[in-house]
Amino acid sequence: MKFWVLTLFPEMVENAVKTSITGRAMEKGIIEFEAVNIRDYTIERHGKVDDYPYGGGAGMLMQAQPIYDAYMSIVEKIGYEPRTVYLTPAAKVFTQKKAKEFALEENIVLLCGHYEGVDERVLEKIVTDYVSIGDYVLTGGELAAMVVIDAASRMVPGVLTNAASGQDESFSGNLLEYPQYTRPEEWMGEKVPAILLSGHHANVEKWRREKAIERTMERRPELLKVEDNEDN
Ligand code: 6GU
Repeated sequence: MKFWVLTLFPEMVENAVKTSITGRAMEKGIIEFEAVNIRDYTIERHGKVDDYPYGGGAGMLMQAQPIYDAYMSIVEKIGYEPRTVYLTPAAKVFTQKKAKEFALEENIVLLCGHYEGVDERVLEKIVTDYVSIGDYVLTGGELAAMVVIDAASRMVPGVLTNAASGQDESFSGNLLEYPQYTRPEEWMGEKVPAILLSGHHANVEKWRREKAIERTMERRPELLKVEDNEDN
């Protein structure tokens, strides 16, 4: 799958994606990444991409034209209008379910806003999905785009080397992940729970499930309410 990022700071996103697991997936050709610099598409002098909001108010807005032309350069390359995500705090919060959904796309465009936002008219023309990564405000959409790319990439077959590791984890099955331990068996006087050393697979599984439930009740009790929770 290919991630296209519309941004004023292409190197910021590119440096993140080419690092670690997503970087290896790129080398293997399992995922592709291309940042499109919105500034390259301005028709105004001095690379201007923003202007004052009509009606007044604080800050500047990104103008429609450079964003639209940058987006159309992608459409022309791939031959169709792809799923296009605008990263904004004014949206539903990104979930594992969305990550899995995005991972099924052949191409996905992530539009990163800056300043106080983006002219609504271009959003209406190109955006298919509005996504926030949490209830706080970032200075721009790039960090959010990196989060979405990371979470979606690891759901693309072949990106994670261990086939099971995309499955048995926090937010699959609406439970947080159980506590885990590695060597040494005792550290600062603290022993690894004996059951994990028992070699009794069924008991280990039962213990992990109990711990996952316990932890979820303690840290994220709302996840146990099934009603608003087909989200994972
Ligand atoms: Cl997606 N963008 C920005 N600018 N701030 C955010 C966000 C996105 N999600 C949470 N805060």
